[in-house]
Amino acid sequence: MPDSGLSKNENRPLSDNAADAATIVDAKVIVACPGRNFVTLKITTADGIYGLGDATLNGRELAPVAYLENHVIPNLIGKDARRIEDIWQFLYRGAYWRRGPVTMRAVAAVDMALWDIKGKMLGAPVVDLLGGRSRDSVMVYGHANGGDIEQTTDEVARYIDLGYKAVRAQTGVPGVRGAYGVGRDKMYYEPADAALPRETLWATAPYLQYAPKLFEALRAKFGFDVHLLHDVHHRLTPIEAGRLGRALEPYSLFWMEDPTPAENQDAFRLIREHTTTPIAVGEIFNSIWDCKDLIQHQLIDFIRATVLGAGGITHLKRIADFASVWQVRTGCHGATDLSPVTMSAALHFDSWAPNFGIQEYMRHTPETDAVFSTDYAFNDGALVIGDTPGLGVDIDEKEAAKHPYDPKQLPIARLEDGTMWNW
Ligand code: CS2
Ligand code: MG
Repeated sequence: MPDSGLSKNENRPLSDNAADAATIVDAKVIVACPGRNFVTLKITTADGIYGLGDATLNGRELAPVAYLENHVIPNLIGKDARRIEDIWQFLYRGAYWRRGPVTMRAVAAVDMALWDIKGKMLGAPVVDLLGGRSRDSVMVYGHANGGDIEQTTDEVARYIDLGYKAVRAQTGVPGVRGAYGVGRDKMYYEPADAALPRETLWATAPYLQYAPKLFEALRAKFGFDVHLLHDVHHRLTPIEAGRLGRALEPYSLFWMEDPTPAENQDAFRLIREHTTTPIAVGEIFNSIWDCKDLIQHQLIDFIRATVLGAGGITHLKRIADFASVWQVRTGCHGATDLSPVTMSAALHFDSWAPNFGIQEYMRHTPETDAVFSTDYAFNDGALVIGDTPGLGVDIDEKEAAKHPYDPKQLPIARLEDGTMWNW
């Protein structure tokens, strides 16, 4: 591993009284927009050890900022940073108002920061505190996006050339303006791109005709050695999803993601009755309670809950252990709105999780990389974490201050007659 400049906290002597040394004396929220908005929590102990957590909520960033600053940080000051589980339970049960994307991102940020601190205190990478590495590197999938099948095919070829073993393929659909996943900048696709939401169009019928043709073309060109994934992004009804899954079966997808919204989880029974294409769900889930029925009734194959969205490492570990009972594997969300802090935490979790499946990986922009330094590296289709104590991620606050918050929202989708649809 190249020197990551992350050793600032290493070998700092603990004071005689470990409890005093581990007392949280400061916590602050850093909001910055190096290419996109990120919300970062920095917790510092009496001994000067600090940990970082991510609380970014894409398009609604200031909600977790207010939650952290007004309702969480005052509760942290004076607490013993070593008591990760108790602080998690305090923030979850103690609030009375449980779950939800805002609360659980705030809880997640605290949790990540405390694991980071604990690792630095003990001189160990977080993966070692979780039980150690189950694998040396974690397979990731990249995003191949194109305006049509030809462009997407070229992009898949580029990812394969870069060494990827798994590629998510999305294509524009003739007659559908702004179909999901079609980037305007290929390297750094960023859907939250305007102060007020960009309007996109959705039409199911042409999509259902066109999407299987993409995978037919990809298998014809690349064979079956590369894993192919596809994100439906909540656009279909259950029976439409069943039909798409069946149409995709000859092309042996690694997964079909978010085929229909998961609010009514019974919907997935209908999909299962019609297809054996594996299903991945959960990037917007916040807790084990969102996953429980889908997992225990074996309605999905991969759970996409993340460190960021689902309450941190402490809670995601619980979800993974629960999922392992039903042989459901992990497939953590890893779009660009998950900061390098989340990516670092996710990679420690992935390196440990016995039922790891795959990790999504979208590259951050050079501006983001100038603010956050990390010790993970891409090699041969996988990411490898180093041995830096803690999470192995740091923030350059001076650099962050050069990029003030810039309000941006996710797009919305409407049907051809103007009806609001799921983006
Ligand atoms: C997507 C994301 O990565 C994915 O699978 O569904 O791009 C998602 O749309 C964004 O993270 C929303 O913030
Ligand atoms: Mg998705």
